[in-house]
Amino acid sequence: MAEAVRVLVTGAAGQIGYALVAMIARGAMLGPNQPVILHMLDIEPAAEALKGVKMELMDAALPLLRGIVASTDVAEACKGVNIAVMLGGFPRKEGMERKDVMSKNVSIYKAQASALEKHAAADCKVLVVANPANTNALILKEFAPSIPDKNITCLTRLDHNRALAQIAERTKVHVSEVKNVIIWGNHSSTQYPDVNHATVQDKPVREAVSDDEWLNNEFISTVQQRGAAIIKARKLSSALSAASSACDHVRDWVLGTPKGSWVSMGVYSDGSYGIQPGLIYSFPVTCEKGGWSIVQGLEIDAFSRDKMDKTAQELIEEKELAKSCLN
Ligand code: NAX
Repeated sequence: MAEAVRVLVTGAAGQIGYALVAMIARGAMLGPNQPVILHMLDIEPAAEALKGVKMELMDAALPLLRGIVASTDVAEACKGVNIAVMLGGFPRKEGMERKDVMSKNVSIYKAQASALEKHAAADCKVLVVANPANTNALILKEFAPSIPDKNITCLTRLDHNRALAQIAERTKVHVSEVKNVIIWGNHSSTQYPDVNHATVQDKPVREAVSDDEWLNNEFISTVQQRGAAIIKARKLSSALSAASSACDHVRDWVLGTPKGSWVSMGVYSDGSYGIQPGLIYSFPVTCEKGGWSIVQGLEIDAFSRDKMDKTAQELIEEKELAKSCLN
């Protein structure tokens, strides 16, 4: 059997962490033949809960799980990790200013960037999930200069999967028959779910749905607002779908995307599609041999251009806000 891969999950005692660690340990992230050692980090107030998660993982007697490191010490948790999934962060609480939340996350991601840089494996792949996901990933990238830019990404796969599911439901097909939607931009309500290049059973989505009014309005806002709809229904934010999408993100990144299809990932912009270089922006990407590349040459109409630029503008503003928190 292959050597075990070390996977770090920060915020592992939280909601997504609880679902995610079990999925990783059952092979949903790296495949059914890949043993894993789970590194779980949380903060001191969650230390007991983290212990409980470790106990449950032991009790599940999982064949692929070759070891567990559960710690509140960031250096210990980051030691030798090959993959890092960052769920830990500071959530926005009622009455808090955006700047205050950003400032807390800037200090968390600055510190965790340094720990990863010092202690993780040199080729460590990082997925940031904690909000503001794109900007937290950007901060991490800035403060971990020795980690290659291409190894730092953020999660927009949940939004991508939500878009696939909405189209599948509307056209009454299985979700696996819907391909190549795109989430452009920020993991926020300004994201742009684009179906102009997507297919349903190999037919263009616009033909299959045959309702542009729905596609240009309700579909977009349903995907953008899905997180809020889950909170309203569950009184808690998305957890199992976020964990499952994080597994999809890393699996495709490491093992490759199926031929002829792409996925959405928040990655650093190289200027493709006129997006300011250096932002962490969600693009359509294909993955091969452990690397991703942005799908090139897609035609962008005026409707899409406007929405892609608006979400880019929001990321530019978040970047400025993050910068101001450093002073
Ligand atoms: P929870 O509040 O349940 O869990 C977060 C955990 O992080 C807690 O156990 C907390 O103690 C821990 N934590 C806080 N600061 C830490 C630090 N400095 N180091 C290590 N751990 C720390 O949140 P949960 O529902 O699990 O969500 C996790 C994050 O994912 C949130 O920021 C949330 O907004 C974000 N989301 C992002 C999504 C995406 O698609 N990108 C979708 C789902 C989710 O909303």
